[in-house]
Amino acid sequence: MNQMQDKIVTLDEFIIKSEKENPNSSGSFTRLLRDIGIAAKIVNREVNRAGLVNILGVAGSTNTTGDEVQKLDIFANNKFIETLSYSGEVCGIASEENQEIIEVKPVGKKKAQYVVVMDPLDGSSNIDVNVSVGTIFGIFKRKSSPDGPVQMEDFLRKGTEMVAAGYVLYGTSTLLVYSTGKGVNGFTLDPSIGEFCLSHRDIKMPAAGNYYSVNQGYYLKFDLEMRRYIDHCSDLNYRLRYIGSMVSDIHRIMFQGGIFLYPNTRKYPKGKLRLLYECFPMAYIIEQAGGTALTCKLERIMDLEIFTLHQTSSIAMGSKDMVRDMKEFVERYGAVIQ
Ligand code: AHM
Ligand code: MG
Repeated sequence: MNQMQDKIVTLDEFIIKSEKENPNSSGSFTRLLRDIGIAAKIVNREVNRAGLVNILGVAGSTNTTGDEVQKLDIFANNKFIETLSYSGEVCGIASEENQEIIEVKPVGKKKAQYVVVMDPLDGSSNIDVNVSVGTIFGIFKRKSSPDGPVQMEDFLRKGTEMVAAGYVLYGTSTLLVYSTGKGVNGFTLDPSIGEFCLSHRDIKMPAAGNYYSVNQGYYLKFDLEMRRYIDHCSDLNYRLRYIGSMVSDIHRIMFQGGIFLYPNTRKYPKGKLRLLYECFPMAYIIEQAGGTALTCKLERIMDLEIFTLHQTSSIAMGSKDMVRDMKEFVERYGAVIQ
């Protein structure tokens, strides 16, 4: 191994180096990405302490030092909003935890150029049982005039308009994976130095795989074509893995190959996962890693029109060969009267 390979590259170093390679970069985007890294570290610390909740105080109660104990998803939401608001690079945030958009006031004379969409703690039902959760984020360049407040038009846009997206996985290790449209890179948090370090350069997901990830408990509530496709996965002895935490389930298939499905059900006729906070950013990453992301009606996720902040969609994403097979089942059985 040569010396260059031995050198640890931190997230900050990587972001700054990428900025230097882009002559149009203003530095604002760099600071914004670094802020996301900072917020992720703070949330990671709290996620790791979650097991102590009974000692430190149950959410909603006051702890031994008299402070109100927040639910972890609320804590994560507040921490991301606070961190992103502080440096003035963002003029607005849309979060899965907030009904409306959050306007961020300018910092000094700075004219913020970006808006962030996020699910600050996805899969939060897993926290109480010590199972991995994640943060999902996407970044758009603002569309509205920089002289006024952020507008709804800055958020209600197709996924293809995002300039970056990523996720943080709070798992056995904490990983931050992101893309600015030139491939995907992953950084593992080294707790001994408190830095995210480049651990997965230019991630390319396998074109094929044998993992499928779906809540099979809803099988009878899926449309015929999805049931047939799931039967096919089972016939081929594909391995079923479902954590119920989208970031973790997708992270697995990014590295091992596979397909993640959250089809429309009778309860959620338009799908359950949120387009803006969950589907767009994860589709962006999957496509950048060489995979495919469609709805269960075969539209490309990134091209979907969005009309409301909390709009949902069905989703089928992962290794391109597996998504192609799924597509064949939809084409074959989708028209059958059920
Ligand atoms: P959340 O944003 O309320 O945490 O819900 C999103 C999560 C995803 O991470 C996961 O894929 C899905 O909901 C699991 O839903 P279900 O329990 O219906 O299978
Ligand atoms: Mg979520």
